Amino acid sequence: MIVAVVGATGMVGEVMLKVLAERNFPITELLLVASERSVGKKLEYKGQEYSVISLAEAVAKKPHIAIFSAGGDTSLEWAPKFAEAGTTVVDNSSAWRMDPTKKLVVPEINADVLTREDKIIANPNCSTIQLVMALAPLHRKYKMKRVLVSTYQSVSGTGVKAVRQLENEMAGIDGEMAYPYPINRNALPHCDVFLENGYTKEEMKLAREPQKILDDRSFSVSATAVRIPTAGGHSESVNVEFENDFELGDVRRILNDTPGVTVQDNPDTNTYPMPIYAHNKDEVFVGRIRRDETQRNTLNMWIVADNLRKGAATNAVQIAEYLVANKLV
Ligand code: A2P
Ligand code: 11C
Repeated sequence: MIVAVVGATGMVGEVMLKVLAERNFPITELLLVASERSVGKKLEYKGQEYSVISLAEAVAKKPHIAIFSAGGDTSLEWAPKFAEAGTTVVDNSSAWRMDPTKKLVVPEINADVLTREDKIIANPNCSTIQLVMALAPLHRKYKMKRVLVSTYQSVSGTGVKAVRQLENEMAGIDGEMAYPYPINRNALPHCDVFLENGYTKEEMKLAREPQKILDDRSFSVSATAVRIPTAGGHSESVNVEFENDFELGDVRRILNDTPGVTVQDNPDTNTYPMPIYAHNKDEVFVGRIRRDETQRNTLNMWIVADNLRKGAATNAVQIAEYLVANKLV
């Protein structure tokens, strides 16, 4: 396979290379792509040095697969050019997710929708992926009616500039700001840009993407997305109302039996998911599983995952693996 990683110099790109190497993805030629300003820069993959090339050079090489993580504008402009050259693009930006002609895929849930004709495949938003990983098996069994989610999102979701802002603030250094306010010792109810309806774009991704992934509009999701000064992963407080009643033991069993999900839930030993433990892991961790005692058929839980891994790079690489395994590229 000729594989291009677009945005290879970025935060997600770096994790993408790590995940591709760890999983021994079948690569015959690797193309590392970034903006013009990085062309010629050296990056390492499996101990070998590679020079960063431009998007135009990469298209000319007609890769089988291109995994994009270089922002929405780059995807909008360049994914169709790769697709035209015969490349299958797995795109990590928000550019194509809600396009009705593009599939939005979490492999454990809906990889079976993919065909050879899908030339641009969208990777969902990080906070969506970890949410649906836990919701999908419960929805299948108990049928969701309404989900309320509040997120506690890591600065790594914003990118290098935000990680640097937090580090500078912690060290007492004045520097460039990624956010309109300090993030250290703070919480910003503001992830991505504000929209006309008063919600942020991140909140609307959480509201819309799960319906598309589960191919079901019979449930609703309402979200508040908050940025907090963590670096290891995103956390989510989730309240789910189901049509049907459940036993907590069954909920735990179902989640435990779900590939890619790990239950960490024991109040006696203070066991619950946390970003510092989810960091660098591919699983989605679920804990604090308890009944909402104020309402029928309603569950509370706490979901944590590394937003750069399962929330971005790992999910994209899993899509690519599925394409290869099923001879769709
Ligand atoms: P570059 O390093 O050359 O700017 P992050 O989200 O961590 O900031 O990373 C964004 C990634 O997207 C980087 O690899 C960046 O490359 C790449 N990128 C940004 N703009 C473009 C562009 N116009 N064309 C190609 N790659 C881009
Ligand atoms: C965040 N979810 O943590 C974002 C980062 O739509 O892919 C990724 C933005 C996106 O703010």
